[in-house]
Amino acid sequence: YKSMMKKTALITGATSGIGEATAYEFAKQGIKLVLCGRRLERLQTIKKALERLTDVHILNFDVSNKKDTFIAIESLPETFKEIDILINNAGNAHGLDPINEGSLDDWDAMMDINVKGLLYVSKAIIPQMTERQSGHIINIGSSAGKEVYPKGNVYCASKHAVLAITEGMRVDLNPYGIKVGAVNPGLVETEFSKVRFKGDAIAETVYKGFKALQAKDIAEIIYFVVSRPNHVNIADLLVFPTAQANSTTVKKDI
Ligand code: NDP
Ligand code: 8X3
Repeated sequence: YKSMMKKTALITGATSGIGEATAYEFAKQGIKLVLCGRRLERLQTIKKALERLTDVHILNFDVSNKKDTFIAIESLPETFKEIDILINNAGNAHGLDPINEGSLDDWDAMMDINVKGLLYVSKAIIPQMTERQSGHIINIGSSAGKEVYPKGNVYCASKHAVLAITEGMRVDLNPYGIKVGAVNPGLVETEFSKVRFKGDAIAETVYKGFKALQAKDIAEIIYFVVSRPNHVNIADLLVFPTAQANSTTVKKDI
């Protein structure tokens, strides 16, 4: 049994929000890190900051590009090749429109990144886990993977898919002793709404009037999940801010 200090985690979407905060929580525990994202400068800055705490390697690729994903993961140097923990976090919502008005480009982005990108990264990592008969995969789903809210349509579908894939992985990888689970947050104040609304000022209002979850809150929970004893697998976790009861019920003071 490997101690946490000797483990290596690969985190997708490590350039901001939940992924970046998770990288920091893991670094504090001495977990070796492979950090992934499209924004190279951010990866370099985060690497510099976390290298004081642990060994860090960065991989700059777009998870929706099948070829680039496999090339990037195959390029890992010997000392970072053995991935014990995979955090499939890269993803975003693109747009918030009724189904009759949604954009095809937004739909493509959400299915290509949140669903197919997660599958590509997993496909590139799983063989070494089955071979070693150990590993832990955490998929970042969402409350949107458990209920469909108005105008959420395709984003919610992508996250429902993430939860179905999580269950499928847990069943199929069960013979190999690999842990698989999903962490499903409600409203977390990250760059999520900036991306969803493409820089529109409306993004500023999403987390106003109540205390939203912070990226660190989810990162701490992810560390809790990965630090359970070998025989304990947290299969599915739904986390809301206290002010939120479900996708459409949020207690706001304004
Ligand atoms: P952020 O926008 O802050 O972070 C998204 C991360 O995903 C960034 O690091 C981004 O990196 C990466 N990413 C996006 N597209 C790609 C791509 N094509 N290839 C590689 N990396 C990509 O949002 P969050 O931290 O909030 O989101 C993280 C996850 O949490 C997502 O899966 C999201 O759906 C989920 N989630 C978020 C909630 C919220 O309320 N914020 C609630 C529930 C779930 P880069 O741009 O550098 O590539
Ligand atoms: C993000 C949660 O409700 O903002 O997955 O879409 S929500």
